[in-house]
Amino acid sequence: KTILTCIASQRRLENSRLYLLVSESLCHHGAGPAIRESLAAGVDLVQIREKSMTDRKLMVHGKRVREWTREAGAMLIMNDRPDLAIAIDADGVHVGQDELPVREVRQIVGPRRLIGVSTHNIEQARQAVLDGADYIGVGPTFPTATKNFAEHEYAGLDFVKQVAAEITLPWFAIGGIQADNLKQVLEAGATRVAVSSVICSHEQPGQITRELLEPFSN
Ligand code: TZP
Repeated sequence: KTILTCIASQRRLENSRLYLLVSESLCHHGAGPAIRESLAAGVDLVQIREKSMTDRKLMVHGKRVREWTREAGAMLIMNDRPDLAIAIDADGVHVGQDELPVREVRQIVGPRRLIGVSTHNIEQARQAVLDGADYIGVGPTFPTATKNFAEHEYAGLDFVKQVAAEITLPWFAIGGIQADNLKQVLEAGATRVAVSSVICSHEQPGQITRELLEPFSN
């Protein structure tokens, strides 16, 4: 059963196109509507990315998002917190370069849950693959106000091209992706993207989600 669950999650990752990172503070009408409307419009994965919620609130919120994602047939990833990923029965956990390494996260969440890692250059991407990550984030592709980056961390489309040329693990281009620059990202070789503010802070999360998904069907 464990092996089958792993294969099923891997398959779902491979087939995914659009990954939404949700922070309540970015959302115009709260996280709930942004999540439910974008799920209805076809988002494949939702990440809970809350940096200042109490653990108790995060757990209650997480369990609710677990229900919505399950009903929509989408996957749920918890940012930074392997313990909460287990508590809310998320499909996986996402860590950055300053969080626990993959090996330690794997010890906590076990073989059944996915582990995603943020990478900002090709060395980090190669290392994440060697460490046993299930997918990687590749960015920031464009400048973004959603997360602070040092000047030297700006990766750009060249990093996307490098990853497209050598990484076979599922990966998502991320950072500043909007409806009007998405084509450039796909032309650079990305087949999946992760976004936050473009959907969360949109007046109509469902409508912008459909717009973002459009180029994938061509
Ligand atoms: N990691 C790399 S870029 C980024 C994160 C969390 C922010 C993505 O947000 P947005 O609003 O789509 O630029």
